[in-house]
Amino acid sequence: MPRAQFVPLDTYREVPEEEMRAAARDFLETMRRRRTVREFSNRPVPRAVIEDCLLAAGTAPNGANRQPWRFVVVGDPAVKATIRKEAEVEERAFYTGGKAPQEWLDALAHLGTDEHKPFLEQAPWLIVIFAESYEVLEDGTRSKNYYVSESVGIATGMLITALHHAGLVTLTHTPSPMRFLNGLLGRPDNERPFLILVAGYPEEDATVPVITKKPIEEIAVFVE
Ligand code: IYR
Repeated sequence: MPRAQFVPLDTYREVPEEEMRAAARDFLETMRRRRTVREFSNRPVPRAVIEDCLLAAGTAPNGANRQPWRFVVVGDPAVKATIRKEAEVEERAFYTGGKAPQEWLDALAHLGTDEHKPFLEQAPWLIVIFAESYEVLEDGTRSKNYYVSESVGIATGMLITALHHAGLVTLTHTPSPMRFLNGLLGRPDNERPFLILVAGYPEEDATVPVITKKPIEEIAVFVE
């Protein structure tokens, strides 16, 4: 691949320190209002909003700029119903079929999750995120992608942030195993299901568990 053309960094805007402190604090407050929600309204959300949030996610830094993600956005009620049905088969095996180790079930118990996934039908959009382990070139040969999980994880975080910023709520759902999504959505083998991001408005009487986030001393170590 030829070397890219280099141009001045004219998109960068320096923020004066006072403003920087305020911006960092304001953004923290914004992010502290984000909650994972499990009860969704069926109120529609414009496709254009989802498209802009996906474009924001697509700006994520990633390995060699391969952009190894593919977002399959499902709004079709019939497809959502099938995803729910198949996800619940896997989840039943996980929760009640003896598939999940007791230690894992114990770790989850305080959140009250179970094999029932009505949100997969209620929410207006299911964003099924696939990670492209490799690309298939025109001559059929494989071209490897790099840092795929890291790249797709970063893009997913940015997508969650973009949707929250736009006034929507999300749920990161990980039916396991997820390969059924390839068949159902007609995706090729080089795309590995990463997670399902459920997006929409919360149900009016939605509740969330009381949980805390770790303080700075527990999540960071400064070496200075
Ligand atoms: N995939 C299951 C189980 C699950 C696992 C973790 I770790 C969670 O934080 C939440 C759920 C599910 O989606 O219910």
